[in-house]
Amino acid sequence: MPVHNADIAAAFEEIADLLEIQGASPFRVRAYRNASRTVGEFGRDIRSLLESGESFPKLPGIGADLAAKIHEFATTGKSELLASLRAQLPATVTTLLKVPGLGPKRVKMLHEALHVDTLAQLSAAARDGRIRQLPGFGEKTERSILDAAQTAMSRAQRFKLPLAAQYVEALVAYLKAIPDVGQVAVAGSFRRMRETVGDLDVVVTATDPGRVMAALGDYDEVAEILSSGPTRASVVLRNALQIDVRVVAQDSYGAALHYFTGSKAHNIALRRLAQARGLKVNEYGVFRGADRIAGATEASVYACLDLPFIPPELRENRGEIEAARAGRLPHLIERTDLRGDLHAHTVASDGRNSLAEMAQAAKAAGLEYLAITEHSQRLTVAKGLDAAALGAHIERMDRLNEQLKGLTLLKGIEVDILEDGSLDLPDDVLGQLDLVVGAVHGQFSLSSEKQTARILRAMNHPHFSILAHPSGRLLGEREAYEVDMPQIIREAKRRGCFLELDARPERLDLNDIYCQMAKAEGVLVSINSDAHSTLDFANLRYGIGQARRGWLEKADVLNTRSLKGIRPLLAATMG
Ligand code: DGT
Ligand code: CA
Ligand code: CA
Repeated sequence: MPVHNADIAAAFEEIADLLEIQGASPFRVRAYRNASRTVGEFGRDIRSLLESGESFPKLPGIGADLAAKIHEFATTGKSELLASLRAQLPATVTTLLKVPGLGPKRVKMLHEALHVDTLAQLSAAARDGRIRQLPGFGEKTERSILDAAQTAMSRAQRFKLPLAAQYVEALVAYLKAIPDVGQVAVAGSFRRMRETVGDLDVVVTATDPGRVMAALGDYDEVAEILSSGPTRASVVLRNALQIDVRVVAQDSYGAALHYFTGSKAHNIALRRLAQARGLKVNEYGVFRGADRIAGATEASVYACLDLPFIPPELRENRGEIEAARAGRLPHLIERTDLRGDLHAHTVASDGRNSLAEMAQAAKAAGLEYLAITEHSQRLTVAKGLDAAALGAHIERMDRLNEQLKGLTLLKGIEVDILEDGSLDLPDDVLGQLDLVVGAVHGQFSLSSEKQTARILRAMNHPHFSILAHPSGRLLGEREAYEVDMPQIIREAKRRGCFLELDARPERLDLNDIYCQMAKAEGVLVSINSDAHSTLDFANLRYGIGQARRGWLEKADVLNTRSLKGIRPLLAATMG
């Protein structure tokens, strides 16, 4: 890695920070800060100048000692002083300096008195009320430090899809309205429908890139511009979401879209394939020698390699290139393939809408049937139903079914799987239903053996149709519980029951890998909204995204069956 003036400047800035935190003399600290600025602003590249045999330049305010250190860094990319400072203090402490309100003195005190070296430790100390006890830090300071630390940490956070979608849709509309902008596409992990995104990658075609860059700077959601060049920029929105924008010419659009869609692993594998044929693939096109032979569309990029178009959700280098070569790419499921939804709640438990409202919304979402699956009695926080309440609910559903046109309610329950693997309602009560959805809602920390045995026992119950959100994860909040999922999948096959892909964006559970495993074992997956309001049917699209990442086709998904087709499949699980 060649060293540029900016790298030297950054190293000297870090030296100054670390010296200051250590309590070095202010004169010494200032000397390094000044050197950093001087080098950063110096008009000629110091490394190139030394390489070309010129003598070290005269820099204002920089004596022999500093000049030697600059020389050392410019020629070796290393600094002995910086290395020794980093050995004395953890490198993360300088990130604390970026928190508004924290200068070197305070960082030093936090490091020495509370052993706080990272943002996470900082926010924990603030939350525990340990910071206010230090001299010079009041309760108010502590609170503002907590806020600032959390904002800084959320920078590194991944975003769930709906939040990213909301912001990116507005940005895409804004970019499309710029004169002479052609296409605007969101690439990256968002296009591959990963369950969370680190940042968003937007590809724009335009004849005047400068105009796009200027407009982006004017966008009122932009809180910070991280970098900006003639055809690319990285900005941070007010909600801390980072957006990378690239402007390309129309005839590179397909190649750029392909490159920035990734995944990196897919791109690398594809490039290797191209190399074997004497071709080069990059974000500008496909090249044979100096000739560009494709790049305007993604399909043209694949066609050069004799491959069909590979859907973005499959581009993880998990066998999609081999499948494409062999002509065996799956025909992935689409949202319009769904005929019903087998998991939803109403006001009878913890939902927000009535039976009639949910039925109407399901019909408006293009569905033909909707299973109502309230919680069971043990889940008191969710107003779970006991046997009597469920009986009354069944009657209400029967009555409503007589009036409904174009949509049928299926009668179900989301019954709790108790710690020993028994179900939370008696057999004779469950036996009156069209389907039983079983779910784990507590005792998440059992050993893998116990958790697996618990779930297998529940699945072997005479009435058991679908295992809801099988891993229990809540993205960004709770890890999946420990469980032997391959064994559960095999047992579902043997038992003849189904696994849910819960489409709520914080669940997306089963995940893509386990969907693929279920498909391989021949276990049907049910893509369910787990709706708690009429708006939640919109989440089905995230379930479809995850299912596509898991290679699922229409036939692999239970609720692509018509009502007539699904009835016997459900009945078979009900003993
Ligand atoms: P994210 O943002 O962490 O959710 O994941 P991605 O996949 O969106 O990753 P990102 O934003 O770092 O980069 C966007 C795409 O750009 C990535 O999927 C593939 C491409 N890309 C980035 N870096 C490289 C690289 O070093 N080599 C290759 N071949 N492609 C890269
Ligand atoms: Ca990205
Ligand atoms: Ca990116």
